[in-house]
Amino acid sequence: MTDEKPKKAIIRNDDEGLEVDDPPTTAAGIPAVLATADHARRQMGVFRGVKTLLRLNQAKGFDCPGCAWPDPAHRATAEFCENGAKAVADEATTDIVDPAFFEDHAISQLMEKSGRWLNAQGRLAQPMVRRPGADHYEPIRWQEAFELIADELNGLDSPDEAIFYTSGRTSNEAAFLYQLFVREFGTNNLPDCSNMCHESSGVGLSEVIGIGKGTVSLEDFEHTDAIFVIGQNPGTNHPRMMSALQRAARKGATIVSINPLAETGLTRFKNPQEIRGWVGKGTPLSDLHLPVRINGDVALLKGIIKEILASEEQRRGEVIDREFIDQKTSGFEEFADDIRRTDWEEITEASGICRDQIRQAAQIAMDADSMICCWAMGLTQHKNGVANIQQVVNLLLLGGHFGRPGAGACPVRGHSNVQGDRTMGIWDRPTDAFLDRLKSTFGFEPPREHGYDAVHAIKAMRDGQAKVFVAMGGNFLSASPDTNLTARALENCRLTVQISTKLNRSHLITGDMALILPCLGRTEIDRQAGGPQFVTVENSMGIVHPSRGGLEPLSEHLLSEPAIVAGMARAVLGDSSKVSWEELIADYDVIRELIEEVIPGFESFNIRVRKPGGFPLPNPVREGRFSTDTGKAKFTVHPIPRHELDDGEYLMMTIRSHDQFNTTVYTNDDRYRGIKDARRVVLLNPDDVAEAGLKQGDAVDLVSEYDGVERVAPNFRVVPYEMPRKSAGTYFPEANVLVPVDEYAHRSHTPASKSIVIRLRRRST
Ligand SMILES: Nc1nc2c(c(=O)[nH]1)N[C@H]1C(S)=C(S)[C@@H](COP(=O)(O)OP(=O)(O)OC[C@H]3O[C@@H](n4cnc5c(=O)[nH]c(N)nc54)[C@H](O)[C@@H]3O)O[C@H]1N2
Ligand SMILES: Nc1nc2c(c(=O)[nH]1)N[C@H]1C(S)=C(S)[C@@H](COP(=O)(O)OP(=O)(O)OC[C@H]3O[C@@H](n4cnc5c(=O)[nH]c(N)nc54)[C@H](O)[C@@H]3O)O[C@H]1N2
Ligand SMILES: [Mo]
Repeated sequence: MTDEKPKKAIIRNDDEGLEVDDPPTTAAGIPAVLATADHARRQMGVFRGVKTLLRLNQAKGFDCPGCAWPDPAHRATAEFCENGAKAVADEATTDIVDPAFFEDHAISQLMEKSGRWLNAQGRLAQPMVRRPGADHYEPIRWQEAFELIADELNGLDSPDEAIFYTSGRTSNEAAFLYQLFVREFGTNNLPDCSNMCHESSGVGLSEVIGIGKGTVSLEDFEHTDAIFVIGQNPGTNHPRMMSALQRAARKGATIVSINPLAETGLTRFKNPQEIRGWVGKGTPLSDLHLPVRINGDVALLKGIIKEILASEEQRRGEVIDREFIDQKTSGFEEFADDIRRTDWEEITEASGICRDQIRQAAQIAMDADSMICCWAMGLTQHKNGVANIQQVVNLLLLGGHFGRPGAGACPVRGHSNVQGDRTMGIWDRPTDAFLDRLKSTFGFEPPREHGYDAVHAIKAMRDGQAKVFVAMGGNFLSASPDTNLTARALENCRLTVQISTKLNRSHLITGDMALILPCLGRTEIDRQAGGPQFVTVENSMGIVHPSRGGLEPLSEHLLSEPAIVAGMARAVLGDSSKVSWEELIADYDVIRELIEEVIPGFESFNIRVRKPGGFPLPNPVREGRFSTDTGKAKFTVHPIPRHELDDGEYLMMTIRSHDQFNTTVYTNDDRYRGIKDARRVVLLNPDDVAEAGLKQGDAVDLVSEYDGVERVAPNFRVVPYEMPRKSAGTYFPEANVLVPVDEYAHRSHTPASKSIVIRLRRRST
């Protein structure tokens, strides 16, 4: 059976050629500075560009809309990276998408354009509506748009027929109001991008250490002996983390990278914030690179742990932290037994790493008095994503690496406020304690039944159980798994609403009726009745701080995200609402007072957030306490996942290029991997390429088959690349069409976007 063919190609590309060079040996340095300057100038012009970039990540400026890496206490004048600057330039562009644009371009014509082209048209400038059957968006007044949403939402049989998605750029204030509105309306259907991202980290960590967040601060990087970077590409996705790694390396820390690819930033790095970093050879960063097989991490970590336990047997009491294990953890014996029983052949076979290299990594861990493990999507986006995280925790627990300086777990978050959004209650599975506090603060009865996460939201829309879809930011169509199915799900809705800054495919694949509600971005001044407002965000290390835009809004029709939520809430809930929405919007300090009442850790929010650098949220693990059900951290046992690959089958990971931010593609190049002007490419081990009788540039279709359903991503070109055998690498979102909606992680429900079995089908040209 073949998956129903989409009526129109869902994802379009506009790459013109394919050139492949050797990947550069250093990251950042002069090319990064030039790339920054070039992007900023093209998008913003010289004056606006310099003015904007100088406010980026400064105490009185705005938070970078790029990643969630924290800011150092002593900030450089230029406290940003190449990719942060690109994200800013992309938002602060002076081009606009106005009603005339939509008059000129039918939706069916826009469907033919690439995602890159859509994004490059500029900022959405005015609310627009697509009426049923229409092929054009037309302008609509804000009030009319809110009333239209109210009609649809209030016409539903149950509030649970509506879904409210959030992408992680949304500020704390907007997120808090959004979940408040949604819960007063009556549902917990609050999926977010985190479901597709670090959900496995949140679930995994909560179960074994009692908090779903990381346990290190930026300062810990200055006091650590070893840093393991697992399944993460910081040179591209968290470039400012490179400075922290570089400082740690200079102070003698050993850095181990565990990744199927030898990602450029980790091999050598030139810090563009230092003059001497612009020239010269750069600092070698990773001392040991382990090219693990895709999804071979549990096996590899078990191998490292097995070596450590073997040494402990020879030198009892000297290798692992017995005192910590006895006092603060449970499950050690069972865990150690399982490791002893796991045989080396299985470990080396499943991880693809030889015993000698495993021994080296184990030695680094054993030599380290304090150690940090960092990770990102390479661990979370697998069926055993939760197990991956808990296996990392096992390694850290052995050495007692919690609750002391220079040590801990560091899930490196993606979107700049994805962590804050969850803290604010954007969650399909809220705790009763949180709902009780909402109830006592506002006096309405919040819904108790858990809602849909991202994959279950798709299924509910597909099955007609959900009929209205509202997105606070993001690009749900392109970010979700199973693109064709997600398209059908969205098209099944009566109304889809996108609160957005830039045009993307989610504006083209819609319900019967669709709204585009354009909002202010991070870079812009947010003026309300009470004067200019700032918002707050929480970074990857739990620090809450303000973000204040400085640019004049690009269009007079833009509203802030909080104002849009308030507009919807007033129209939908009417006079019966327990919340005085207008008052909240006039002065965001009032929103913050309510956050303080509902969410623990925000005491004196308005005062503390105005102090330089903001304030940290409480983190019991940092203080040596594990708030699990037993009060102890837990060792856990996890089987090594098996992927039986037939001849011609490969395990595929979908990854980011150097020139994209999630579904926003800036150019078709991937400079750090030496790939130019091509995104529909499949990276394969050179021996696999030869064995398949293929060569660089050959055109193939990628095929995945699950439960008898064949999914096809047509017309990819082959790129031989240094990586483990039987692995394949493609870019997100081009390959999302191959990820079945039902392939997701146990317990966290994160789509398994990094372990999809594919075959290649040669195209006859
Ligand atoms: N410039 C830029 N910055 C970004 C983003 C962006 O798109 N562009 N996105 C933001 C977001 S939302 C996020 S979540 C983060 C994402 O940051 P990353 O997690 O670094 O992003 P990915 O490209 O998905 O890469 C994952 C890395 O994991 C490796 N990998 C894949 N499978 C495995 C595996 O099985 N085991 C191991 N050990 N490694 C594996 C890949 O080779 C790759 O290096 O970045 C954030 N920052
Ligand atoms: N196959 C595969 N799929 C993946 C991943 C993968 O690695 N592989 N990664 C997953 C991950 S980690 C994530 S986080 C998700 C990302 O999923 P999303 O967060 O849904 O996607 P983005 O591409 O970040 O969303 C970009 C859009 O957000 C809007 N936007 C930008 N800034 C703002 C703002 O300030 N306010 C508002 N309201 N809108 C704004 C713009 O219109 C822009 O087009 O994708 C996931 N999907
Ligand atoms: Mo993410």
